[in-house]
Amino acid sequence: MAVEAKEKQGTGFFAKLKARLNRGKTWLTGDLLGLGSRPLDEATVEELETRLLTADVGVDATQWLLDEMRKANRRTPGAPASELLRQTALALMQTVEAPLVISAAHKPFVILAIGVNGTGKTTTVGKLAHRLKASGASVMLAAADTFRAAAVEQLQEWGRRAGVPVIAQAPGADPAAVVHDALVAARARNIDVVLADTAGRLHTAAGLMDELEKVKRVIARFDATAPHETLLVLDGSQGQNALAQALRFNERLKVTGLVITKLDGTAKGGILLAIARQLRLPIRYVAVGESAEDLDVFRAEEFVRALVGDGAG
Ligand SMILES: Nc1nc2c(ncn2[C@@H]2O[C@H](COP(=O)(O)OP(=O)(O)O)[C@@H](O)[C@H]2O)c(=O)[nH]1
Ligand SMILES: [Mg+2]
Repeated sequence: MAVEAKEKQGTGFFAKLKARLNRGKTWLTGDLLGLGSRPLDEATVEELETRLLTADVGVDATQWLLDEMRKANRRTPGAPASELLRQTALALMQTVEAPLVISAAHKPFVILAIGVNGTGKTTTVGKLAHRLKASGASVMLAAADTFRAAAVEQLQEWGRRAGVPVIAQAPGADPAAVVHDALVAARARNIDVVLADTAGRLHTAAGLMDELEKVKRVIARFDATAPHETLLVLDGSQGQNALAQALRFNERLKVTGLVITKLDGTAKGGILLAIARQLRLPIRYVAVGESAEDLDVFRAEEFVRALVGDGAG
């Protein structure tokens, strides 16, 4: 049975997402409340366009959304603009709703967390360790950010709190060797899931990609089907910059899933629409804070309701 299926559905998460996303004042339900019952006339389209662009949706996804809304409007003339937007955004976000399934067929199931410095990789790995352990899986962490001693200590602290072992070496060790150690230990101890944390900054960006490719090669040598998930962690408050990072990482490392963090800060949330439209990669998880319960599976319906309201007002 898939581990994820046993995870509890976090019903309290929607309330947190709604309250914290864009600090509770979304660009639609806030000062555009009056849009509610307006039809999609050209003035409304123009206002929406500005609104979408300021919300980090980006030029490409904004044009696509407005085109789709116009088409929907021709099918159901006079429909409220807010409802057209809700439906169109939902259809888009459903294309990237694909929760990570941790298959018991792969043992250990190997998850490699990557991303630039400070996006929340270590925190996400720690949160996932909690979550997977709570679902009954045995978990091991690999401290492959060997760049700074503090990074190893930060992961060890998450490991202690979650009650899962952390495999680490001295600062400066070869990240690929740390991951290899962890895989060997995990196999010996019959561990279900290995989560590998990695560095986000090296002397040059090219060096980082080379290093991560090497980690991937070492994992694949251990198990040709691994890593089973290459999870790119993006900081939602970085807007279009997060999208640029994603394109760069995906080009070199074939990302299989995304985590969008920090949706509780200044993030406007619209970046998820841009990501869905331009990357078309599954959004596995979203995070709205620093503690373990602040991470949950991405659910399109919930996200769109938090972002543009549920049509009730
Ligand atoms: N507000 C908020 N802070 C977060 C979230 N995820 C991570 N952080 C914080 O962002 C900072 C960088 O996180 P870290 O996991 O060390 O990033 P890394 O460099 O990618 O490993 C830390 O202070 C985290 O506590 C989140 O969802 N919301
Ligand atoms: Mg880190």
